[in-house]
Amino acid sequence: QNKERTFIMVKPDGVQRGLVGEIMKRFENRGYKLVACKMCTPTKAHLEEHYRDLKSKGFFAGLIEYMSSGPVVAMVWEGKEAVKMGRMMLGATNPLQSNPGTIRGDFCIDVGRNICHGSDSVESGKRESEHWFKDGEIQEWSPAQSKWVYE
Ligand code: DAT
Ligand code: MG
Repeated sequence: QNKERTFIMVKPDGVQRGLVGEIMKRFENRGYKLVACKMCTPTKAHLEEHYRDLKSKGFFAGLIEYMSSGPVVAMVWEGKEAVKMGRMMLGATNPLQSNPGTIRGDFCIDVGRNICHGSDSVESGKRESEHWFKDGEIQEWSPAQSKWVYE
């Protein structure tokens, strides 16, 4: 119960712009539980697997270049409907179509610099979490506030 996992990643532009804390704060404040977190500079091969469904797109090479250009902050957040709510909190892929109040709608403009990634389905949440984190890197823990977040 309430164990759904989504993979959220602050992209290199989000890190450069000092938005790591802001993004994490939104998930924490909402009541989601952080179960994994690390900073790393991903290899192109790792990103090509992460974005494998987009291989045929014209922007793929540029996307891999940008995403491998510097450190990212990779995270797994857990909780009720974490995937769907994560996407809602992120806003639309194109920030110009993201509502104010969303992460992309509040902090960015161009689709190729949209500062944050979030899994788009429960299945990709699981696949991406396992792609970025080994078993022992994902924590099982019970926040003291759980019974005040969930009824
Ligand atoms: P999302 O990140 O919202 O899940 P996606 O999976 O379709 O969107 O694409 C992954 C990333 O690729 C996206 O965050 C930014 C980039 N991208 C998507 N569409 C693009 C486009 N038309 N031009 C340039 N970059 C694009
Ligand atoms: Mg996607």
